[in-house]
This record gives sequence, C-alpha cells and structure tokens, in this order.
Amino acid sequence: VVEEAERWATDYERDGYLVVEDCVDTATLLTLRAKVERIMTDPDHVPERLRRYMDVGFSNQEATLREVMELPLFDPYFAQFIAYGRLLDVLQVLFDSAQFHFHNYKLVSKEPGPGGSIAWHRDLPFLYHSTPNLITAMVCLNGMTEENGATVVLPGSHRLVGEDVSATDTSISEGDLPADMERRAVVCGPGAVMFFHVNVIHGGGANLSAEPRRNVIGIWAGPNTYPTGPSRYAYQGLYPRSSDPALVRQCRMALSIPDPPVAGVI
Ligand SMILES: O=C(O)CCC(=O)C(=O)O
Repeated sequence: VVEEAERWATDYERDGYLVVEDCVDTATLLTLRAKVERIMTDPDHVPERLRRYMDVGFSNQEATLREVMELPLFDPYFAQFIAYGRLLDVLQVLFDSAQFHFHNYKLVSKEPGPGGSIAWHRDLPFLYHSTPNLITAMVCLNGMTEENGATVVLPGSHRLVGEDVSATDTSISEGDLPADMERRAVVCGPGAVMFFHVNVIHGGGANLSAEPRRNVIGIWAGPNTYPTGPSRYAYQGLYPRSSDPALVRQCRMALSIPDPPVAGVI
C-alpha cells in the first residue's frame, strides 16, 4: 500500500496525472452507471428545476457531447459518493493532506458520433480559486479507449505554468500548444479514476465506438485553497477527510451519513 501511494505521488508530480485502475468497486460502479443512464435516457423524469443543469457547458456543440452539471442534486447517491473512501485515499496522498475539500461533480458523456471532441484546455481558468492546488478526478464509468474518445493529456504540462495560467487556456489551439510535448491517450478500464492537476493541458477526440463514453468528473481543492469567484456548487466546501469535529459533523449531516458510516464512504 505504501508503495502504491509512492507511485501515485511520483506519477502525479512528474506527469501531472495518474490512473488508478479499479478505484471504484463493481457495485458502486454499476449503481453510478445506472443512475447516469436514467438521467440520460429518461429526461422526462428529471424534475423541471434540474433541467437547467443539463447540456449547458457544451450547448453550442453537437449533441454527441453532453454534459450534466450538479450531479449530486439529481440523486443523493451522487452526493454520498463525495465521501467514497477509495477515491479519497488517493486524493489524500496527492494533496499530502486530509484538509482538501469538494468543489463539484458533473457528467461528461461522449455519445457515439463525430461531434464529441473536446478542445485542448486547462481546467484552472474555469475554477477561480486562490491557488492552483486543485485536482480533477474523473471516474471512468465505461473505461476509455482510443476508439471511444479517451482523454488525451500532455504529460508534464502542469509544470510549465505554476500560478501563471492564462485565462485563455480554457481553449488552446493546436498552434499554441507547447512544442515537442508528448500527447498521450489515457486508456483505462471501467471503474478507473484518472486524477490530474488542473494545470495539465488535455483534450480528446470523438467517440467512434458504438457505446457512450461517460465520465463523472469531480474537482477537489487542496488545503488553504479557496474560491475567489461569486458562484458556488451544491455541497461545495465539504471536507470528507478532515478530522476537525465540526467539519466531520458538517459532512455527515450534509450527506446523511450515519455514524458509523456505511461501507465505502468516508
Ligand atoms: O471527459 C473528458 O475526456 C474530458 C472532459 C474535460 O476535459 C472537461 O470536462 O473539462
């Protein structure tokens, strides 16, 4: 376990990202998939108040790329997933601290078809925080292959910028990519979680397979890293690994987690 944790920390430091295969156990994975499937295939059951969170970010693109913001509002299961222990284990190693907090969960679904590619970008300029010490954790519900539009990263690109990330890095043209950096498709199995520093340049091609490629994407903020913008997400600011009794109490109450907690959470 110690060796595994060392590998996580080394990969993250060097490449700015790492993949943990089988991070999500099968029962949890199947439940997440079923709940996502229901949102995507039966939108009529989605309450009117939640429809504004569907397909907002990419609404100018083709329907082969779909996004659902604020997943924890759609089903309490997604809210409790904030406290999913095996994912928190990795975050705690990468942040080297238990004082990290939740930012948001969304779904990105690359539906089969030619229109689902994602432009090169860094996540940081979308996030408005007081430091860049934030991590994106993508739970790969179906796994990623080159055919189904795996995320492509530029390993090490987080180290090029430090805190000096341009606001225009929300979309980077081919010509503006750092020269001579490797582009690596992140291939992984269902249930894998890909963790990456929010300064890593990434993007990805369309899904040319016959099945949707879905990722539940979480953002997490490190210690002493706070939002600087005006908006907040549901459950933002929960500290599921803190031992501060007030924060433990907040997390348990917010997520309706009993004490002792149910298997897998916290
Ligand atoms: O799902 C992916 O491959 C990447 C999604 C992404 O980069 C984003 O939503 O910012």
